[in-house]
Amino acid sequence: MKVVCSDSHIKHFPNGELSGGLLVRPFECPERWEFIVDELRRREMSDFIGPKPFDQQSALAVHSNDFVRFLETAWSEWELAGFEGDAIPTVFPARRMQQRVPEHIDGKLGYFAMAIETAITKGTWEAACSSAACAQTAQKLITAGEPVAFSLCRPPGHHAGIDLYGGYCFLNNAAIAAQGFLDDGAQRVAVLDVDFHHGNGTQDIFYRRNDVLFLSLHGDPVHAFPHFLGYTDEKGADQGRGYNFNYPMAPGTPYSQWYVGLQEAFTQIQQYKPDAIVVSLGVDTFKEDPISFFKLESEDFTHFGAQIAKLGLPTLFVMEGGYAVAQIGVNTVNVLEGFQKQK
Ligand code: OKP
Ligand code: ZN
Repeated sequence: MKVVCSDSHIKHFPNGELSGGLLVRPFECPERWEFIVDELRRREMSDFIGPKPFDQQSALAVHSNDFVRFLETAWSEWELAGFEGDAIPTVFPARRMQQRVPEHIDGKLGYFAMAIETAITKGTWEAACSSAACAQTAQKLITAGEPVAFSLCRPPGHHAGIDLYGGYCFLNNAAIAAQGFLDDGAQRVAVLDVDFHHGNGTQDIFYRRNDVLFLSLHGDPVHAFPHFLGYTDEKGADQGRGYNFNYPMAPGTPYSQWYVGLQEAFTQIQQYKPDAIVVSLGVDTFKEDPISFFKLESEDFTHFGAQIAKLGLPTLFVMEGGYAVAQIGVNTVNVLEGFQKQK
């Protein structure tokens, strides 16, 4: 299988993440990428490719211009303001306050953030662009006839909305790839998000459109991040009404139960008849994930990969989350191997 990845991911590694009132080592760490590459090498099933240069135009088709400019300049504005630590927002345009972009970087950070565990550092923009470029390059390979590809994106993307960052995400890699398929001639694309967390950013981007079907299986936002989106009554709006499906699930959900949601999502995908599918692949559904509450076993990932292959669609796997670092390689590559062996 073709795997698109880049060393530049290493440029993004904040000093800390605010978790439980402590600044802890970020769960979203560079070793995640390394464990996946090591496991891909070990199983000798991949053909590694570097990304083509990032095409910013396609990012601007899913993100607002002011948001992309903000991400690009946030670190230099932070330094210019004389701050020394990583850039973290402290104030937000909450209910009944003005929804305007202020001039000071403190205000800008709060305006564009949807969560504050995600710090911006000197190399964040470069890493985010290279991550998105991996998704773009993999999409182009599939458009050119490759049946399947894996873009090993880091940082992840599915929490990044039209003009929002957070949840470890800056540019929405899966959405950029989905848009890329459309720009290259596809009529309809499905994005299936199986990360433990709701893909609020991808939902946001495509909520009013019917050319992308979005489906997400995730921890019930009543109990799980991102808390403020991912409920079943979010069905899409305007032209996009009926093209958004959420499957929130309870703490302790095992694969047998998760699979019921997957089957429902598959029914929708088959009805929609997409030209390609983008799988937002998080393996934080694993039973030992430190920040999640599903109970999937390593073997379940293999079975899941085979089910995706049975859809018979051109398939782009885009890496999202997974924080049980020592097992992230096995779990991720199990999905890809399950897919490959089913073919
Ligand atoms: C990113 B991805 C829990 C805080 C959760 C953010 C989680 C971001 C997940 N106390 N913090 O979807 O894997
Ligand atoms: Zn996640």
